[in-house]
Amino acid sequence: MFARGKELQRMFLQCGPRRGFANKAVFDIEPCQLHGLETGPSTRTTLTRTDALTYFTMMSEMREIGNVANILFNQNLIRGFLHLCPGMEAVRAGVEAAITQEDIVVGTYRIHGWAYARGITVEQILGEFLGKSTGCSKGKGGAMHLYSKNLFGGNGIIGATVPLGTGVGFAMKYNKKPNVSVSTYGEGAANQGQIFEAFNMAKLWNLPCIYHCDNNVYSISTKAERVTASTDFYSRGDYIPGLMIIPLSMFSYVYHSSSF
Ligand SMILES: Cc1ncc(C[n+]2csc(CCOP(=O)(O)OP(=O)(O)O)c2C)c(N)n1
Ligand SMILES: [Mg+2]
Repeated sequence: MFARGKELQRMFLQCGPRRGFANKAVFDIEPCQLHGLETGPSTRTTLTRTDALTYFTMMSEMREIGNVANILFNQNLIRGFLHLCPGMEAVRAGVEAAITQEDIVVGTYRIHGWAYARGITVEQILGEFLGKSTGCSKGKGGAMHLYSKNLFGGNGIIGATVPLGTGVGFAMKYNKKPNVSVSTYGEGAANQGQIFEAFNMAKLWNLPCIYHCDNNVYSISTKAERVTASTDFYSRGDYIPGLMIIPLSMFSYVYHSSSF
């Protein structure tokens, strides 16, 4: 199934420019809401045919991995919890397109999409989900704890990704590395004190950190408005500039805004 996606992509790319098919398309996109910024990303972006195929393949494969994992979970072959990310694939592919392999992502338990985008193979992801030694964490982590050199979890403790990513950003600055850390967290975790403590240090020491709030409106069954005084998560860093990228929008929009 996954090989077929790669094969299709290779076929399309080998075809080169085709009569009647555009090699790139220009999109007008909605402006991001801004916090602490005078200007945001441009409202026009170009997507090339090659990028569109590469990232469409990546996103559809992320979805397929999730679908297969769901089947395995329902067969009781995956132990513990399984958190998938249907509809969030563009976010993972878009951020990945804007960063480099030397940058570091710190993910929540909704991790397989980030892992796949970072270059962990399908076999390593599903192997880890199944607790096999072929998994990317040698089967010791399970579905919530995928790790690699540039992916610091899969973390089960919500909110903990933010101080962890801040520490990674500190190490990058201390070691004079030209990289960034991307800490992801859900909107349900966004009210925790540790997040604001980490924001404070990151701003004070000017660390190369991006804080990425995946707002899927619910934390388990609790709607964001019920527990959150301000649902403008992009402005919650106060002195840290923020952007709100429209959820579930297409890859190029996320990529465009992330690279900004
Ligand atoms: C520190 C901590 N408290 C509670 C939990 C239990 N818990 C698991 S998922 C979850 C909700 C998280 O919601 P959100 O941050 O919006 O992430 P989402 O699952 O929507 O991606 C909670 C409270 C936890 N894992 N860690
Ligand atoms: Mg949520």
